[in-house]
Amino acid sequence: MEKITLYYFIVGDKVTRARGENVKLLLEDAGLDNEYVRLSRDENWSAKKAQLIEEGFLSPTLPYIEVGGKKFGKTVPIMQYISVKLGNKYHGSNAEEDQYLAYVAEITNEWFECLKNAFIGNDEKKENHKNIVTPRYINLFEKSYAKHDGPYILGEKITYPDFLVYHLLDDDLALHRLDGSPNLQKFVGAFEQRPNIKKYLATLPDYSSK
Ligand SMILES: N[C@@H](CCC(=O)N[C@@H](CS)C(=O)NCC(=O)O)C(=O)O
Repeated sequence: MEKITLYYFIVGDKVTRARGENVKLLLEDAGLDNEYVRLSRDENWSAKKAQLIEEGFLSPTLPYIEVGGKKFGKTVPIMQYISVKLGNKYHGSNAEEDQYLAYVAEITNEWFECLKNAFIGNDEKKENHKNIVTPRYINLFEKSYAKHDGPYILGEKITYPDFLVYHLLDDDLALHRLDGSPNLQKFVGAFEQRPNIKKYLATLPDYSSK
């Protein structure tokens, strides 16, 4: 593929936080030439958004990517698009598997919405998220990764929801809450050892504190 430019904010105190990182991890794993442009919400996003609307880009949000002069938006559809362009590299092998992957991706969207609401919510919401919501999703994904020998959600082949699950565990500070979740531990271990991912993670300023 031609060089891909990925646009996203920097959210809070961590360069990897929130949705853009899902796409970045996939681009890195695939070894695609990419540039990650970080926008500030106040200074340059409002102007950029107005310009994108003017160009006819339907409902512009971040992340979006630009490749070959074309723009593609929304996290999961971007990941699906890249996979298709690479010969379904990160898809399943039949309609049933692909339906399952889309279903898992939707669950990760629901989890992310809960996390986002807790992130901007009061202390009570944050505590509820940490003590009730996060363990619920850890349990749910532990069961889904147990369905196959692993390490990935469909078994040996990595697919695009694996990137979403890994990054949510990271975003939700759950990578170190997997003691009772052997299948998720196996998944995280395998994911972080993927050659391109390993190289990329080593470049992150806050990786050692994960
Ligand atoms: N469903 C979209 C949601 C994207 C979204 O809401 N992005 C936020 C940042 S995380 C955004 O662009 N907010 C600014 C805006 O809507 O103008 C996705 O997954 O990419």
